[in-house]
Amino acid sequence: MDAKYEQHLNFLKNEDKAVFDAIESEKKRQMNGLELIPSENLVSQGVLEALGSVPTNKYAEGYPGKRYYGGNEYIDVIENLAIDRLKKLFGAEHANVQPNSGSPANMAAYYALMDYGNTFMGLKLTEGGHLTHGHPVNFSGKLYKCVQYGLNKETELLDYDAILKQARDVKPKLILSGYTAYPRAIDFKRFREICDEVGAYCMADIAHIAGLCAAGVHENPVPYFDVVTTTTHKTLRGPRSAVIMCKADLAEKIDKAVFPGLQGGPHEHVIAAKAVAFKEALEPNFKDYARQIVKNASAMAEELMAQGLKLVTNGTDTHLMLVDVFKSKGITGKEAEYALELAGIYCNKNTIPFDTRSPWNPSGIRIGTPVLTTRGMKESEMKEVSSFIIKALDNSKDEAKLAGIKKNVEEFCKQFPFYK
Ligand code: DSN
Repeated sequence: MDAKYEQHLNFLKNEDKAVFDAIESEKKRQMNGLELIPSENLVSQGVLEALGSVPTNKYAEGYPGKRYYGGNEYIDVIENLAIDRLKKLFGAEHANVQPNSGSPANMAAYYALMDYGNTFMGLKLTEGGHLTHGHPVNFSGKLYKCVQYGLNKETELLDYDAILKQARDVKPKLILSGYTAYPRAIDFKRFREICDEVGAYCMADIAHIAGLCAAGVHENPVPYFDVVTTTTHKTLRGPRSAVIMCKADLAEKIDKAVFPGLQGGPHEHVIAAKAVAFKEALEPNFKDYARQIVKNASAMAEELMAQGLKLVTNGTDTHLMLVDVFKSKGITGKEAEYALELAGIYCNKNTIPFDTRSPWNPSGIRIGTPVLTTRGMKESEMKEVSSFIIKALDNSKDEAKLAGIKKNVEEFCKQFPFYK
């Protein structure tokens, strides 16, 4: 099988060897290893080309048709393409494509909808939330009063009745759903009902599952939530960036929060790359891709559990899994991450719900299938990948054995080339 895409670095190759070598080495690492970090993906030729293009030179503060700089005729075309495609993809009434990344997107949404000191609810980081979902060390926990909700201790699942009860007590201005380490489907309709009952803004951060929502593989909250943020580089398979979608009546507030509230000149080359990615996600084969991500995750979960690993909630409905390596293998998440890396398998250490260990050295690892699926792997390959994982965890202290597994992983990966 031939590689599909090529990264063009002909100039750098001769003119800046230091940077060229580092980028090339990173490409080799990506191609020779198994990338299981569920928030990563591999972008297409079109996205790569747009990212390396001349709109990076342009200042365009403002919005299409209303800029604070001259010369934005074609920049407006680019930004309008991104906006229109995104609205179509998710059925959004309004879209802002300028947020530079996930945290600024969430910051802008809070800034638009709340005053400092207002109360909101989000899931605890240690149970699957994100720093920007109200953690005390983050702006979201410092500027706002965040009352965090948790998972049910028995089921490790969201407990919607408990969230409603908490919301009745707390009377939050906003309730946030959408998570970074929750392996099961989210009942967004239930969140809408809870928000309606307590009079809160209904917001979701769908960064992890955006591609699944766009493809109809996971419930898409955009048409009936007040505000939805997402990064664009995870299951959505676009450039490293973010967007905000909202109801029409909140459009002005959201736009003003992004600019001039928080950001300056938008990164129009990245917006061009987002437009390219949204076109790709509107193609019928993106639905097949999203479905395959979930099938692969489900196949990997079954195989890992059959081989003795304990998975949080005993499985997954999405692209990701949380493995309790401490319970399964007596090693910490940090040790597991390191051992897997030595074997050419990349994941991240992660707390599991109600972890008794620290986030720096937790009980779990978080793994997922977006990258493997982009490379063309299917359910049968998930069995082989699972065997590599188990072997590496079983030999976590034996560097020679891990180096041997790495060679086998490299050989296996050659069947699934992506970048030349
Ligand atoms: N850092 C991202 C992740 O890995 O899930 C969340 O933004």
